[in-house]
Amino acid sequence: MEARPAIDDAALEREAWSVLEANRTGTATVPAPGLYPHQWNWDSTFVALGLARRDPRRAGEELLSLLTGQWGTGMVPHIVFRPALAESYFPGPSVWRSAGHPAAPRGVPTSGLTQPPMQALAAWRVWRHTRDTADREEADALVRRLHPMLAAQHDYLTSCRDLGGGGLAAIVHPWESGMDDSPAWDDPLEALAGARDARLPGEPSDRHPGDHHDRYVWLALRYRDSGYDGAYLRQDHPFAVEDPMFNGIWLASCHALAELAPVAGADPRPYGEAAERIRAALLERLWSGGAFQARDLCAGRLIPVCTVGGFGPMLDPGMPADRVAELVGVLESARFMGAAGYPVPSCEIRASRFDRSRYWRGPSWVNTNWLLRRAAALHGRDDLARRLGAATLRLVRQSGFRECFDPFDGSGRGGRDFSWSAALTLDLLADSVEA
Ligand code: 2M8
Repeated sequence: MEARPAIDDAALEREAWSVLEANRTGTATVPAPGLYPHQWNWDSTFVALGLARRDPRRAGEELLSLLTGQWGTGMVPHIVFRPALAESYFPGPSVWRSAGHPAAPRGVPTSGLTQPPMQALAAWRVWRHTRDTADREEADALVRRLHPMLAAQHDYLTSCRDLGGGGLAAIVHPWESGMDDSPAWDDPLEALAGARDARLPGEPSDRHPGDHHDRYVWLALRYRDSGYDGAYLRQDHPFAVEDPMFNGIWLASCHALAELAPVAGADPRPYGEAAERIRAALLERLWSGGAFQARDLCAGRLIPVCTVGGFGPMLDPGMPADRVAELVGVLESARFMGAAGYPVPSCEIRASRFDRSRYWRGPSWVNTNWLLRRAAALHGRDDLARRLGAATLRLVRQSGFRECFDPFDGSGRGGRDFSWSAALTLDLLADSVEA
């Protein structure tokens, strides 16, 4: 890799800060102007991860602000709406109708779904980068506030989302994965009987042309009409998938809650035990042929497509070394990094459903690259971590803070001035390799 003069990095850094400033709305950061004008769950959390050592106070505020949307069940919603812009995104509050639900927070309209539970990992990172500084007291106080909320979130996943009974959390909608259009969801979506013409008045028909958007809406409405009911999810909901990325992130967050527990005066053991259980379940239920695949609980089978989500369990520092070696083999092969000029593609390049330009079906993303870089560093794969960091910086230097990128030529796709691309770039610029 060609060395870059420091002046380039200074300019890139200034640009990243100005994107984050422009996308800031008080205590929250929206993903991108226009396109996504509300607060999204894992977007905000990536912003917090990216700012953990650059601006820990803002990172903490971002997490607290997201958690104002937490439901009484412990569920952390995937969108917290800005009431003033309510219907500027579809589906907005009038579709989700959280205001009428007894478990939803009063006066904070939200969606009824969740996203990967990464908040504990971000809280841990904020705390870790602050604990040896003058801000230590503030960081400890933040942990004392956050820990009970995050413990409730984890309890929700254990008690309401283990729909397969094997110790993993199921997503009940593709939006919950964060990787909405991934080819991994094609089969379960195509199997939905009766999900036709679910567009509603006012819904844009061209946001994701040619995809399963009508089915997404149909699924969301079914869940809403059940009253976001746990028994309905167990008995009748037609989409339930155990996703390795969602569960790998959950596992990493369990380790984080265990480490933070003493600061909050809580017992760390339940979180350590939960991490062990999730790891065992991942290996037993989702490992197949040298990789992790998602499990379709409705069809009772693994989904035979390898996506970037399959590397999520590497975020667990306790993942056995032989499994990590196999995963790294797949990641570095021509199926993923080996044949893409700008890794990591969101789907295996050789899969028939790979598409270099369609959202989550092929493009490379800064957030997943950042997670994989962290996973590589956790397992002592410093060279891989460095290559992932350098490739990610190459993407944003070439094309700006785009939502995602063509994995072959690095050209930008989707939204511009995208918050997580900017925040995680700041982290990459600050650092050589750090787990
Ligand atoms: C995308 O998802 C939203 C629905 O939540 C959409 O397509 O409208 C995904 O890329 C998701 O990962 C992300 O959190 C969200 C906002 O950036 O956009």
